[in-house]
Amino acid sequence: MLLHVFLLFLCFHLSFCQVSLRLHTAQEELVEKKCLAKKYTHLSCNKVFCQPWQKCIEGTCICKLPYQCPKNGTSACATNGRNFLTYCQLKSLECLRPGTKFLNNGTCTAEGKFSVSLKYGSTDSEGIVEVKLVDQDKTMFICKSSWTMREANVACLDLGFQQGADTQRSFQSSNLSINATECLHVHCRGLETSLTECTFTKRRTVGYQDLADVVCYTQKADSPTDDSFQCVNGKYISQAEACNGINDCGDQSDELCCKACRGKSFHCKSGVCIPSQYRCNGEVDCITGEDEVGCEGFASVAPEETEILTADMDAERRRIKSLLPTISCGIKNRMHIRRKRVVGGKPAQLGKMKQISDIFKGLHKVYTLEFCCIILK
Ligand SMILES: [Ca+2]
Ligand SMILES: [Ca+2]
Repeated sequence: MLLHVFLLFLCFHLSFCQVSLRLHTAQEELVEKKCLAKKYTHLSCNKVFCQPWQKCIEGTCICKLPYQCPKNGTSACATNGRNFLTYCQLKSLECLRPGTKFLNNGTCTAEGKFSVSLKYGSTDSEGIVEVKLVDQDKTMFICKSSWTMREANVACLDLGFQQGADTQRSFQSSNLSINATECLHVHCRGLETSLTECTFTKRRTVGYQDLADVVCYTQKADSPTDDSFQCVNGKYISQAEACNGINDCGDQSDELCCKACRGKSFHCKSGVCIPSQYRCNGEVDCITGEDEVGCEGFASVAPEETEILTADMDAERRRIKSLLPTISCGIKNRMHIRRKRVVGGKPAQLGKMKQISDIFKGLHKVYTLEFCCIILK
């Protein structure tokens, strides 16, 4: 009897060890080490698409010149008060000379100002996020329900923290009594350089309690552990945050060398993990294109009823992208058409065409076509 119990215990222990070992190796095997050594980022165009204001040169996205942007589009105002014909032109200039950023869609106004700040924090790098939109008079807080790593990274970048938000530390507030009856929902794609490029909406339903907070990443507050994943931009995140479809690094380097993806994120054949909501959203996100394959029957989610406060610049980005020429892979199956051409010769003069055609008629009668060509040469 005792022997049976012992054997049962041993068997259970061994199977548990096997399961935990399998889980551990699965975590380790998710990221491809050789690929990581190549230090791919959101600017590596053999992994991801470049922005419409960039072009792909030898595997790297480089800035286009403003005139290389499509001509039509919505006009835009920059933070230096300069009007641009298109959003693409503004972004290409920002790409070439960082500093000037997007302010608003349409023309510049004298009173148009945007600001983002962190409130109630013990340091400059943390706090509750407060913004003042260009066409709004008062400052407002952002709702926690809309706040993700994408928005947090953009807000920190906008505030001058180049590595975006800290994924491991959270803001500790102590008994805050904020009298906010309404807050703003914000949606970013994650690669914007300013929160002004994100879409702000005010929900018609009220009753928000929680406000969005953030801790921006600073190297000095950082202490990497055995469990850390180092991003190409130098930031440390948890290994569990690599290959989960979320751009935790801010430069996307945690999502570009994946053998598989965690959770519900979608795995592109190129080894990139993209958020599951990018599957069948009408825009090709995997450079290999399979996120938009077999989309029949995928129901599109109807947008919620909202009051939009800023222009949807992500829709503008998609529109510019759709205007750009696309490159198709492989060799086109084109029929070879043989063209006859006359080499050398003189320009025909008026009235002499008849004589020339008469000569040709005569030649055809006597010689074969090949011989005719030799004479023409
Ligand atoms: Ca991630
Ligand atoms: Ca897609």
